[in-house]
Amino acid sequence: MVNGAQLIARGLVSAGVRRVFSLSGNQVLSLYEALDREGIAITHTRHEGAAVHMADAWARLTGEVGVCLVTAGPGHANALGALAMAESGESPLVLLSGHAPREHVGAATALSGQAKAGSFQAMDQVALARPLSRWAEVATDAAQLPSLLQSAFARARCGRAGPVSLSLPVNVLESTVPNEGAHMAASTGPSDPPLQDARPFREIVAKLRAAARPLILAGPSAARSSLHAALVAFCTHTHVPLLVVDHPRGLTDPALGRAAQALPWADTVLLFGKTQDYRIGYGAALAGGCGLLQIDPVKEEIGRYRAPEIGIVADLKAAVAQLIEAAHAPDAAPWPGSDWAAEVRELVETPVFSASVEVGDTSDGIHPWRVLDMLAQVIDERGGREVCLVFDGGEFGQWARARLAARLQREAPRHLVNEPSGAIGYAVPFAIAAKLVRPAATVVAVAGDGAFGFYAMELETAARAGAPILMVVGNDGAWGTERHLQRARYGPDRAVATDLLPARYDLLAQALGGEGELVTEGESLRPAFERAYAAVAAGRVCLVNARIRSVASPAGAPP
Ligand SMILES: Cc1ncc(C[n+]2csc(CCOP(=O)(O)OP(=O)(O)O)c2C)c(N)n1
Repeated sequence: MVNGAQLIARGLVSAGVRRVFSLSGNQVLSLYEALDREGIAITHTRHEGAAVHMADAWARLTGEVGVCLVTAGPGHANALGALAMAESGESPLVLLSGHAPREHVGAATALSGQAKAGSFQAMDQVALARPLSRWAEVATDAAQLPSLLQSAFARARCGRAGPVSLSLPVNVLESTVPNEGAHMAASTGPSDPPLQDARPFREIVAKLRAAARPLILAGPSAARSSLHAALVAFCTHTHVPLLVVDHPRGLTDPALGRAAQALPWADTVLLFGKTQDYRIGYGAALAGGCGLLQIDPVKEEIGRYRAPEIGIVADLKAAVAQLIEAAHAPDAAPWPGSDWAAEVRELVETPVFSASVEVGDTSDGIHPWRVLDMLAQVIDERGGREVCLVFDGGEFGQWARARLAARLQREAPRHLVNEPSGAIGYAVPFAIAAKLVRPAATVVAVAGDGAFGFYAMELETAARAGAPILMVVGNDGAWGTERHLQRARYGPDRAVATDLLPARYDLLAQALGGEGELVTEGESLRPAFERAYAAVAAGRVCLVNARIRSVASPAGAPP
């Protein structure tokens, strides 16, 4: 006989899962036992949201499905905000949640589950997760678990990738079924994309070739290593400029320089897995006469706001292979090298901020540019073979993207950002997962003091899990982005409820098992970053708490 928890653990093993991110709870202890016995590592966190963020970053960096495990009811509810971010980041992950006993499946409502069902931590978990995930189900029988798990993995990857939620009632996990029925077939290998007619791809390639100013705008999946390399190869061959739009500020992401200026000039735009969202004015930001082409894994996305001349529903990896084949067809005319490609490149490489502007210290703190300039210098000098950067939202994060733009353009798949969700607060858990994926890399996370605070306790997780990360906090004692908006909209003295204390996050890091540096003047930046680098290289988590002045980032406010 085998119990439900063992079935799940074995299924994960056969799916190639090596690590899950989790926070414990009564309803999932049987799974802890089974995972450990199957040799699956459990990285355990201080908040369920952090476990989801870690699985999300793991998926983005490895190309595998990330797996996280939380307890029933409040544990599941705590996970949901982070699930929304994975959803918008197109990150394939499986959220496994404990659940009240199966008798109470369906009896609980989201708001008054305990009252209605009468059992501990009962909630309608499927109803809660469904709008934030690609698929949400609850098991009612241990024998179903293998096929449910298989469906979960398949749904997380198919079409536009994203998170799925599988709730596991405590007594389903603990009930037993005969061993013979327990064959796990949770294959997670990507299924072969269906063969597709090559003609529309050839037509798209012909349109791009005939255009004077073609442009490809790619969605978040194109920033991942597997797809990115192929897309870059296509664009290098064809001289069609590629802009990967993976930031909530879209083409005004400071890492893309002045790229936004190119958009109205483009006469043919291919949206490659890029939705017609606010970042391109729902299609209206393209010139009126611009020929629109679209390739997307989801049918409903084709022509959502603006009808394309050619629209193809396709798996993006298969699609890029088709595009490459069409571009290399033996009878194809050579691709015209174009000045336009050079013009777009120049715009992308034009910094959004000139360091010739006064960035000296004032009594309000160090200019954020100066902090990040020194960080960039130290990374260049000491970075080592591989550097992985995590950018949180908020102004300090945008300043960092502006200063580190060249590196970001060069090595897109190695660096992580929140993508269209615009959520802040993920820097520490993302960095921890990055370090676990790439132990040899130097992992540097950058966040404002507000965003850092969301998962500050995860520094303890980093120290405990052996994930020495360098956390750089731009401490302006404020929720800066919002405070700048308040002042601009309502008057210079109308900053309401957006202040924070200039807290000693460096001491917090020390208290949580790491090291900390407080920097209050520009002159101290270099030695502080050098000490921090040395600490991280020696296996210690380190936080640099830089007192900065509150300056709006060069890209301006988000929408
Ligand atoms: C989850 C979430 N909560 C709130 C916001 C709104 N928001 C965006 S930026 C920001 C302030 C960020 O402040 P901080 O992290 O200190 O960075 P700063 O702008 O000061 O550099 C807030 C509250 C958000 N985007 N996401």
